[in-house]
Amino acid sequence: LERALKKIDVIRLLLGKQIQNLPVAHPVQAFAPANIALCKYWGKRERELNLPQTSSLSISLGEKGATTQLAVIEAEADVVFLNDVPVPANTEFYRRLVAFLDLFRNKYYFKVTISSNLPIAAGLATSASGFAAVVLALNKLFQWQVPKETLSIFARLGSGSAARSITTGFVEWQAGRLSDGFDSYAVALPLRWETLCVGLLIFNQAAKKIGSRDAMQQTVATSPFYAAWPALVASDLEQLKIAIMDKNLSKMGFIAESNALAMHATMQAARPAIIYSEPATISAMQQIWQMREAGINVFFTQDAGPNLKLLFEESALLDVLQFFSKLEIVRPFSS
Ligand code: 2P0
Repeated sequence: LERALKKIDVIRLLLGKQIQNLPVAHPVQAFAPANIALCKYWGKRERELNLPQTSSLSISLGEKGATTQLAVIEAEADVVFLNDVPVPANTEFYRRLVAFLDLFRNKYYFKVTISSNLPIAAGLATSASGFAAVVLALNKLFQWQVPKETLSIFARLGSGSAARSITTGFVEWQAGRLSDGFDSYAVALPLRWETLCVGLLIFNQAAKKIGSRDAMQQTVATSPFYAAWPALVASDLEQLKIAIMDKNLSKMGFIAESNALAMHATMQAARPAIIYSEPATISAMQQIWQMREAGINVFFTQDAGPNLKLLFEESALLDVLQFFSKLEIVRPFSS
């Protein structure tokens, strides 16, 4: 068996001589949007490089996401701020970020300032948009002349779903087949959908009991239903792309909702079971189904937490707000 590539090997191969580039002297700043998967990524074929079992497809949240500032500092360690609060060096967040930065530098230390304009509790604020914004900032700092696909691969090395936050709009992360992951990156769908709205329905701000990294591994290893997941994703993905290109909200919403429920069913059959839903989650689902029966075209999707993300068009906004008055509204194509 050939030895699996390490992250650092992937970066060296893709950057070639550029890895020795000196950082620019001034601070740099970059923004990356959060993204919500309409066809989910759940399960890896390789854990070191975050190579997925299947492709996935997401919608980026426009101006909602993370901004990262990077500056080289004279110090003995990195200094990290998250939403203006210093991040202690003994936290998991600090360790993961520093380990990621280590892959791209030799001897510099950074001041890293990450700020998110989404509630961190929405379960989408830090991981995907954060790592993507760090990669985009590194790209400015070292002035790499690399294609977007390479930046998507680098973001994937930080967190799988971050691969999809390098670009905007509808984004497909192609699973790829290669063991080095050089064909596993995100590609934008050539389409704008101006009237599309995403609503963030937040019930619970508490940290999740099990992180998605461990949860997906436990699902792959123990769920008797996981074997059915790759074929379902292949079919959902194909239908979803057609629905999106047709701007057919009913079709797109139904596939996204069904795909999310199937992902959660797969987890629920893991041993021990993984259940992210709370009573409020189920109540809201039932509310949404009642709204659909009453003619309001709204659908939901759910990630690794109790909160729901709603999908609807501008024309349904007032109706949706009548039922969910505290909804945070995002227009992915507003700018
Ligand atoms: C997604 N999620 O497609 C799925 C749906 C959560 C539910 O990608 O281990 O933080 O860093 O690759 O990307 C969350 O998992 O996991 C995720 P890693 P990640 O958005």
